[in-house]
Amino acid sequence: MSLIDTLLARRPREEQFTSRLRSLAVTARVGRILGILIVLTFVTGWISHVSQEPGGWFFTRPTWGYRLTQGLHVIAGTATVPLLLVKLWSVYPRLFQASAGSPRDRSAWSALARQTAERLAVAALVAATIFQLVSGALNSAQWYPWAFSFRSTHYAVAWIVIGALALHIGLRWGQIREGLRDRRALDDGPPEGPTRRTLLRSTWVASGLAAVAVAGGTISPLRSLAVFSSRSGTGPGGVPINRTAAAAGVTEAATGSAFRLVLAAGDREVSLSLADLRGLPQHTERLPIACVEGWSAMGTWTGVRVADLLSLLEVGPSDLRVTSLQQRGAFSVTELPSAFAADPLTLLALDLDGEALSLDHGYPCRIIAPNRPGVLQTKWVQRLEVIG
Ligand SMILES: Nc1nc2c(c(=O)[nH]1)N[C@H]1C(S)=C(S)[C@@H](COP(=O)(O)O)O[C@H]1N2
Ligand SMILES: [Mo]
Repeated sequence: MSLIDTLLARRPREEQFTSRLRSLAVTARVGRILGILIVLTFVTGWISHVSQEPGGWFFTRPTWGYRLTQGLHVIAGTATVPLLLVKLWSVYPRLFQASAGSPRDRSAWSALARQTAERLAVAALVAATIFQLVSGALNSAQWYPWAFSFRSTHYAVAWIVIGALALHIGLRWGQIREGLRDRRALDDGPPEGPTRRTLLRSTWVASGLAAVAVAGGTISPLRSLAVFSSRSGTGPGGVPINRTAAAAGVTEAATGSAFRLVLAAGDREVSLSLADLRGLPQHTERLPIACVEGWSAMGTWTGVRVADLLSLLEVGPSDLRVTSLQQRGAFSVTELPSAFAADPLTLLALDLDGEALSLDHGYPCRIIAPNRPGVLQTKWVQRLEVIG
């Protein structure tokens, strides 16, 4: 016997996994909730993706829309982890299932092909789902041990997950229904030990705890429980600081008395000092910062309406390019579509909670707009330019 034959002969067999906690009734019930949460993360993730595309999203209401959808995205994603682990545990003996036939036996080819296709679909689903959970968690932790773009990759793999999930549900529909109908199987279990019902309840509790441990980043009464949340501490004005001025390479000097905000439309330019900005009509709005990482916080912002700045340039609603004093990095130049630029709630904020912005919150001025991802609430703004 060759080494390969020996290893194959010694590999585990499906029948050797005898835990009576495993059951189609358990797998189907965990799978149902897992499937619902995956669809929820897909839909909310899609909203987040298009919201970050230049010109991809036009809805400025509700003001808390992105806060809700991105909060749900991260909470639902986190809650899937225990469900995924239990579901994989409940089915993994199938990895060692005998193959549906020998490739040498022509009459077995169609069964073998189906089994292989199913296994590939499940492999794609599991691998893509794990990739999403790991990459999402690392993004929230702002740790990028990879060279690819997080957003485009996380988005592309989301389509693999949703496609493989649809295929999986289609192929397993009969078994799913059978498992869900079977209630009596839940009272069964090992002779001594928990029943399958207890296993299910523990799974829901674990999933709920995971959700609560991250939800405090968005739902302030849960803040003290938010051990998994990336930014649950608060900063000036009750708003956490994401990237500090030092980390963004923005210095006190750049924001000193020589600071001028430049408004530009074609070759016309208007240059405003901080005193000029304070001399314009001031408005106060309560708007959240809602980060893609899943944390969010409400702030009371005071400043000049971006629409008023556009009227200084004598232009109507326009798309704007927003340039930060920050020299490098993906967020140093962003686009503000005309729907947001024209909205009376969109401010070039000078104050947070009645006090001048701290340097870390974007002093001398920052964008704050309703229903926008935090990444586009550009800090340390130095130039607003009409682009269309
Ligand atoms: N210039 C600049 N603006 C920026 C960022 C940045 O890195 N550079 N980070 C963005 C991100 S990801 C978020 S969530 C918010 C956070 O704002 P805060 O630090 O005031 O809470 O600022 C946004 N504005
Ligand atoms: Mo963010």
